[in-house]
Amino acid sequence: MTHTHCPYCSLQCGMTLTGRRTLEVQAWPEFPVNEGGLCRKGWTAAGLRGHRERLTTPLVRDRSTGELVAASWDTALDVVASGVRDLQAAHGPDAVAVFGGGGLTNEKAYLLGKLARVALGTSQIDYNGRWCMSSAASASNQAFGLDRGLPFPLADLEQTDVCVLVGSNLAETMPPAARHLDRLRERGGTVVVVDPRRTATADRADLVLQPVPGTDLPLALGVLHLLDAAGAVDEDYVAARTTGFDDVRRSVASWWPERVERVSGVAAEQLRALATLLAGAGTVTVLTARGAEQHTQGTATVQAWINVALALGMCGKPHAGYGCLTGQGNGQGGREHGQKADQLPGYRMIDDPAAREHVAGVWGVPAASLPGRGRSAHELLDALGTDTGPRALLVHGSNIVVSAPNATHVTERLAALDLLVVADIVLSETAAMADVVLPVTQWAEESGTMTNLEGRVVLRQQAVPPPAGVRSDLEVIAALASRLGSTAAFPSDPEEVFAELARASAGGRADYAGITYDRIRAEHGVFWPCPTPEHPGTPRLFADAFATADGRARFVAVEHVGAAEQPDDAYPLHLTTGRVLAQYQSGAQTRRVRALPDDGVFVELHPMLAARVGARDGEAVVVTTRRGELRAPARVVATIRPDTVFVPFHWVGANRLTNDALDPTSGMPEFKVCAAAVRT
Ligand SMILES: Nc1nc2c(c(=O)[nH]1)N[C@H]1C(S)=C(S)[C@@H](COP(=O)(O)OP(=O)(O)OC[C@H]3O[C@@H](n4cnc5c(=O)[nH]c(N)nc54)[C@H](O)[C@@H]3O)O[C@H]1N2
Ligand SMILES: Nc1nc2c(c(=O)[nH]1)N[C@H]1C(S)=C(S)[C@@H](COP(=O)(O)OP(=O)(O)OC[C@H]3O[C@@H](n4cnc5c(=O)[nH]c(N)nc54)[C@H](O)[C@@H]3O)O[C@H]1N2
Ligand code: SF4
Ligand SMILES: [Mo]
Repeated sequence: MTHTHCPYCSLQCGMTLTGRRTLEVQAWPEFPVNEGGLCRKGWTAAGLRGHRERLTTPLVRDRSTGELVAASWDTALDVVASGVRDLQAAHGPDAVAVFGGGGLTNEKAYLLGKLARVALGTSQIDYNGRWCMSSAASASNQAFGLDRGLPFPLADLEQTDVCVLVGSNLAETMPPAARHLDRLRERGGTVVVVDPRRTATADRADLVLQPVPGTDLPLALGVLHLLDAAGAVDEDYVAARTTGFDDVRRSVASWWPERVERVSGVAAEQLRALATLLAGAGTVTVLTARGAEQHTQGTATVQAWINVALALGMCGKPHAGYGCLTGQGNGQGGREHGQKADQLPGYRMIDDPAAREHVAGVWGVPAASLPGRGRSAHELLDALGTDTGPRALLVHGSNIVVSAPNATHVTERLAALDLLVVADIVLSETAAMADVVLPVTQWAEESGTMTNLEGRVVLRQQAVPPPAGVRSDLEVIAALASRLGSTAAFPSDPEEVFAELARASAGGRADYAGITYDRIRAEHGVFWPCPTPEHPGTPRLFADAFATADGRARFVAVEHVGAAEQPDDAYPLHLTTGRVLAQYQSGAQTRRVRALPDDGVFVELHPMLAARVGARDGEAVVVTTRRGELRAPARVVATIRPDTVFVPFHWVGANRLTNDALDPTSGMPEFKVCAAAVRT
């Protein structure tokens, strides 16, 4: 019997694994985050074990036939190492790029960053987390001087008076977390959901606002306008704990409810109802997720909602504040330990001389040898195979072909590479394009830490041996570093890597120095920052001060610019994208789990729109945007705005349509809105 955590989302639900040949998932009731509850994906997670599509041997593309053929590890790693060496000799160190994932353990993310900066000497590394919570991260850094998705344990939600969920469908994306909303309502609290679709989460809410996609920013401006007019701003808190409110106050003055209604489609009355609720509440918690964040103005949108929480005096107060619901299993830790273009371990910035000195010291290399900041995820992919861009890409933990915005274009860039190397569990759509595929271990077959959406560092423990022929990402990275002649140490034992990571993070914003595997086991996870073995960890942040230089939170005035692509005659509708309960991300894993329903891609649209275009439930419709087209069955539902269509992105298709316009601060693509047309 082994206690571990689910292979999927950022809740990192605790689970117990039993059996060896047939691995069985059972509850782990003592683990506090999920109290024994799991969603369908968690219960069926063992479905990939022993799956016939599981990769168990490296594959190398035969140049003459173009086919991927089985190869030994030595051959496969030699092909990678010699390819890398040749390309770097001809084009310089940045000719080789690395793409990581927020599903990788802390140890993997850390070692991947070290591989890039030390063994490859390339600045070109980034990861799929850029597509996930990066806008919230930018806004939190700006406002609080620190980015930990939730600055409090998730269970604190139950004690808040009003919880506002902006663009989160947590009843489907982290189902065990929905019990906190139920308990909060049993206590007499109120749940507000802001989503263009009336989702399963909205079914648990008291007030549901259904804005036009991409208009959460003016909604927040309108709410603050009303709060200020009602005298509901906590002036003492604003004076004592923040800076910048005067500019924000001026900037919301012109956002009266009727103007907000014209822009967002949310009735002025509903906006007033929300403001009244917030003004009368003792504690308010505002949470954002991808619905609000995956926009070209995602950072500004999150900042606007943080402004609301700050004006009410909520941030740092018990059972209140602002938080972002991070998404991937290690979405939090994945952005702290150096697989991001601008970062070194411990959430240090790569252009900070002191940070470079410290990390270079741990790695035993000169600080001057570390490269500078590289391109953000989409900019990196967009540059692949161009005259100035990388010519080789190493992918660990992302299925880019399915999940990247404007995926047809990105797939063309991947095809233009001289060398594509993908380490994966299965032959994902991206691995299928690779020159070299490296089969790696999955969750139950290896150990490592994950940092969940609360900033709680948890331990995945190995329960079963890996299939023969498969290596861990850590072993792959270590083997590559050694073939590339790196003199720095690349341990491949997870606990050893963690100890090094902890040292590298010491003194950084995300300080793990006091955390060990033993402590995590004994304490059901440890919240960072935890600088020493005696330190209890930090479940709640900001009670006395924010992490800015002067200890105050920053209000930042933001303007509504609108989505990069607005509807017009040719594309009169809004397209938005997202998730369904039973599938995970690009579907590489969950589409192969037989116990999960796989209905394929579909197009959700309103009966009025369906009538107008002649669409019938279950029959094919065609969605087009300026980038591509998708033919898929219609799902006619009264729960979506009549001017909006929704497509889940777990299957190839949604991202042929999406817009790759980027948020200028975070590099987040506009997954959540573009202009579209529908026909039958
Ligand atoms: N079942 C399942 N669970 C998952 C995942 C999964 O793939 N499947 N992935 C995990 C990951 S990595 C993440 S990031 C999280 C994501 O978790 P969520 O953010 O909850 O998931 P999404 O479905 O992407 O988006 C949430 C909602 O945003 C709404 N939305 C769309 N456009 C807008 C808009 O402009 N404004 C507002 N306010 N709402 C809008 C959508 O209708 C959708 O209901 O889920 C995690 N959990
Ligand atoms: N249209 C649209 N597109 C989106 C989104 C959206 O809302 N709408 N959401 C975006 C978001 S929030 C996210 S997080 C991304 C996610 O999209 P992806 O980056 O594609 O994420 P996954 O599907 O989880 O891909 C993980 C891949 O790595 C493999 N894998 C799993 N574990 C490991 C491991 O430990 N090591 C290695 N080497 N491989 C492993 C899996 O089999 C899979 O092929 O999609 C983004 N794309
Ligand atoms: S909610 Fe997330 S972590 Fe929990 S069982 Fe489901 S997918 Fe796994
Ligand atoms: Mo995500």
